[in-house]
Amino acid sequence: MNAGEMNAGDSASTMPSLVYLSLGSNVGDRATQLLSALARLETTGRIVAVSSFYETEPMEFTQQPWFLNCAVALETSQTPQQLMASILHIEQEMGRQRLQKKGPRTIDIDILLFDNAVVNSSDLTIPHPALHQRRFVLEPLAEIAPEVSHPALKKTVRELLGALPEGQAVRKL
Ligand code: PH2
Ligand code: MG
Ligand code: MG
Repeated sequence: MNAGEMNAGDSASTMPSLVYLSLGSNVGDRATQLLSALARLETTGRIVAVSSFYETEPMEFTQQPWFLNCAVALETSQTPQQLMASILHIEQEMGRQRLQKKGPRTIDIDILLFDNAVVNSSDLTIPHPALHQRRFVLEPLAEIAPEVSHPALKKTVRELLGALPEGQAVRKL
C-alpha cells in the first residue's frame, strides 16, 4: 500500500502510541541506573520527554532506602504486551531481582498510561492501578504531562496530584 491508498481508518495502526512510564531505583547508583534504563528504552521507541529526577520516600513497603524516580514520555509502535515484554527484558538485563514484593530494586519500569487504552489482563493493568495514589509518580508526571487525562478516572494528572493527601515526601533534585 502506498500513501495515496491510505484512508483515515488506517492511520490508527501505523501511528505510534504515546506512552507514559515511571522509573524508580533504590539500590546501587540510582541515577546511573535511571540513565541506563533511559538508554535501553530507546530501543523500544523514541523518548520525547523525561522529567527531573526526584528523591522520594518509600511508600507501601516503607522499610527500604529512598528512591530516585522520574517520568518518561515514549512514542512507540509496540503493543502494550510487546512493550511490557521489552520492559521485563530491560529489568532483567539490569540485574533486577524479585526478592520482596514492592521491595528494593536496581530498576523498576512501570507503564502508567498507554494512549487512552484500558487494559485489564492477568499480567498487565493499564492505567497503572496505583498511579493516582502515588506522589512519587504524579509529581514527575505532572512536570511533563499535566494536562493528560486518566482514561478511567477522567481527571488530568494535575487534578489527580492536587487531590492527593499530604505526607509523601518527594523532592525534586
Ligand atoms: N515503588 C514501589 C513501592 N514504593 N516508593 C517510592 N518512593 N518509589 C517507588 O518507585 C516505589 C515505592 C513499587 O513499585
Ligand atoms: Mg512499581
Ligand atoms: Mg514494576
